[in-house]
Amino acid sequence: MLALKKIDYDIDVQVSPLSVPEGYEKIHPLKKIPALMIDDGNREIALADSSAIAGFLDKLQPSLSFYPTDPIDYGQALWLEEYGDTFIALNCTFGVFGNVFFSWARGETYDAEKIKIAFKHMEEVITYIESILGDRDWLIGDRMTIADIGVMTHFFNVEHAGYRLTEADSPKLYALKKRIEEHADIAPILAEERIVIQKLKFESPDLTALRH
Ligand SMILES: N[C@@H](CCC(=O)N[C@@H](CS)C(=O)NCC(=O)O)C(=O)O
Repeated sequence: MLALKKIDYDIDVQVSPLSVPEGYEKIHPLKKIPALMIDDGNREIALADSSAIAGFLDKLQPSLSFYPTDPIDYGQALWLEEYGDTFIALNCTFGVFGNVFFSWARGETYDAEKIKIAFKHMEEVITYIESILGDRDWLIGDRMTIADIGVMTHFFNVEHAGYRLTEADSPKLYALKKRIEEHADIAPILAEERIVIQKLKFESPDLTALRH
């Protein structure tokens, strides 16, 4: 969102899903990622949670808003972001990627049964999101909103664990993902993310057999 809004920022490389620095609970009381430190010259505050950060950045830089103005579209965008943050995150990001990645980090084997269940739920997600998308390019209205970002971000996360959404899974969602993936401000961030994972020497296992 910072990149989309063309706002300069620094990333604290000490903060990662594997460990956070001493005192991080003062920035995010749940010690989760992301959190944003803001210094506007008068006040220095910490903002926790991606939804709060995205909402803040949209107010800060409203010229290119990612939140629809129409009340129904706005409500729907908030719901889809919430759906991404909860059910999709639980199954895609944590159920598959988190399961594989954190098991690898602990030197353990991933829980194949949990991954199978997560894949089943991802099929439900695809069916539901396809019904919202219909034949349009974006989930809401005619351009990218917080709904597209909040939903599809999890399909990028899960790629690090070897699950790639294909055209066969869903031509419409595949096209939506490609649209986001090729966005001039998003493509470099995804490339950077892949390099970070590569540097960790994490190799995703082949999970194909666990898919239904
Ligand atoms: N709903 C939260 C989710 C935050 C979250 O769970 N972040 C993960 C990033 S991988 C994390 O920090 N996990 C480490 C932990 O839960 O200790 C948000 O969108 O900010």
